Amino acid sequence: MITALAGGVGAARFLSGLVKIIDEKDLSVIVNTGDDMQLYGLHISPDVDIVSYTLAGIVNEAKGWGIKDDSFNFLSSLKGLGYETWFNLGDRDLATHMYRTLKLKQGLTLTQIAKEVSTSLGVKATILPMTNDPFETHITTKDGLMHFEEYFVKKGSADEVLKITFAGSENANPSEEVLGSIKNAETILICPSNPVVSIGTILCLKGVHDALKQTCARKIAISPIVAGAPIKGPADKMLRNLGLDVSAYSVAKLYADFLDVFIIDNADANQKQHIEQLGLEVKVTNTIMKTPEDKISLAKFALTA
Ligand code: FO1
Repeated sequence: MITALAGGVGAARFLSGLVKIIDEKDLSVIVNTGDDMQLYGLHISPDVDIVSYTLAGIVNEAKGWGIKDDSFNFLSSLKGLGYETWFNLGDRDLATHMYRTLKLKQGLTLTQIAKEVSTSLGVKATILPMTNDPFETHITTKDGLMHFEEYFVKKGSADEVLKITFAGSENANPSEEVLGSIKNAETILICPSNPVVSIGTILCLKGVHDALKQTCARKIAISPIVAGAPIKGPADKMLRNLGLDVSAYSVAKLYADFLDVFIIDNADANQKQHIEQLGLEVKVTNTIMKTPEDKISLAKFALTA
């Protein structure tokens, strides 16, 4: 069994290559829910939907999120009624959020709902929200405290990150399914997602770090930082907020106490020895996923690392 820890777009792109070379039923994906947000009275789960839509083959490939060829009539009408519409919810995407919100009201958990939605989309992998408990990543900038999505989407992650807080983290527990998928895995893949607010949120849940240290699975991470910059998203600003420089080494350090293998891009080959000093095996390859073939070869490389 393979268990992957995932955030949003970068992870989903990697996973879409992985499922082409394994039996998708053998894959469990633990997904970050720190981006979850209440919007218009709906419970939005951006990363869970990105992973589900991508594995279902319906994601908008160019953007990496939302449903391909979706319309935005709901949003434009809502704008006409005077609402802010900076977070682009498509009309088909809206059904997912409406379904999730209604089912939550009926007492189902985020895990049960993710299973129902992904199964209805034909996804064979097991999609596991990292927790069923309330958990939101908040960012503080000079303009004050805001939800991660407001920082990332509305403000375009323009400002320096002064503080990162995980609202709910003191009470949020990983689901039993999440802990089980870590304990029972033969291989655990840490996808190339934001190490602070996508993977970091999963790691901060009570018991996850210990489970990762104790599992006899082989644990392999792919660096989301290449040549001193993230492929996508604000990981650089997050690392700087933690006082870390923006490098593959910094990410390796965040994962070193439970990790076996760290995969870095050819552009960072010069960091290999330095990262090995953290007690990690380091493998070097092309980690930039431009084509479907890139995703498949990176997945193959990771599985045999
Ligand atoms: N990202 C954007 O940059 N702009 C958007 O308008 C946007 C809408 C959106 C709607 C549904 C969804 O599941 C994801 C969406 N995302 C959007 C992506 C999201 O902000 C980030 O990619 C993840 O939260 C980061 O992992």
